[in-house]
Amino acid sequence: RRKVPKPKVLEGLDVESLAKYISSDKCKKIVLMLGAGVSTSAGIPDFRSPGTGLYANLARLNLPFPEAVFEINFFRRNPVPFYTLAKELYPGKFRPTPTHSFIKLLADHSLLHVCFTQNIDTLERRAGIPDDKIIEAHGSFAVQRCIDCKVLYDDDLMKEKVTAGEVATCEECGGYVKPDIVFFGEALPPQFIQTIPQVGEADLLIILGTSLTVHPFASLAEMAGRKCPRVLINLEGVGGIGSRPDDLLLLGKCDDIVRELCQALGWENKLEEEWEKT
Ligand code: CNA
Repeated sequence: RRKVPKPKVLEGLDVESLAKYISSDKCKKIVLMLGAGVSTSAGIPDFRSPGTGLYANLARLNLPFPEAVFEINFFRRNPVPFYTLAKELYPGKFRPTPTHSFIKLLADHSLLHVCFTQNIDTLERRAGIPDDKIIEAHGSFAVQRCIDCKVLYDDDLMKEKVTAGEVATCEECGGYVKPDIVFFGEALPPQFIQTIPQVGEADLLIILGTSLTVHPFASLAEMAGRKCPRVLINLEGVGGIGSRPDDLLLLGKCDDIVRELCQALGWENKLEEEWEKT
């Protein structure tokens, strides 16, 4: 039988030990890595879940391959599939989840160091997490600009176009307008690059609802220090989490596990109150 190494920082590999660590004075800086799985309970499909994920449902858009919807070269030729998808994902339609409210509580307790998110739905901001703690690594729908001359395009006009299912074009040069969402083949925002070193300062890394397949985002998990416990809260095991002695896998739905953790922390009422506000 293979011997399972004992954790070195956590007392045990379970929710109670995690709560104890979070409540202790050893844990002051928590870094989070979020993916689409934290927003699925809000009604926003993720990419890769079989059957329900966006990639499984893009057939009707006549794409050469699913990822093409987020490829800048494809968008230049045909922006319609992206706009079709944008209409479904557009912010404003969705309410933050209990998991987002848990992150707000971490911020309220001055425990949140950085919340890195791959999500473009802006639900972190909607949940009241302070802007200066959020790094939207793949951009968001907050602003948009022409892909050719880069001139900004009006927010209200963009909303009208997306809602009407029309493609927005630049008023200056006629180029297609695209929200500042990072497509495959585009650089990540400078704030992301600048904030990477803060992962190394973390006392705890919590990874939620991501398949950890998109790089460089996924590689943040490897930048946590050796003494930093890494927690994965996800439907499935991903990205080699489990290879270090203080890696804790909590497999299941984010909201369920977060509620369990809040109970262990004595935060269950605060969580529901916070979520009610959203
Ligand atoms: P992904 O590759 O679709 O993976 C999602 C992961 O979450 C999978 O491992 C699922 O098993 C897991 N999951 C799904 N639902 C739950 C749940 N309720 N509880 C726990 N785990 C769950 O998505 P990633 O975020 O890893 O991929 C990166 C892409 C997805 C980013 O570039 C995003 O921009 C993009 N995306 C964002 C949104 C959004 O903003 N809400 C939606 C869809 C895709």
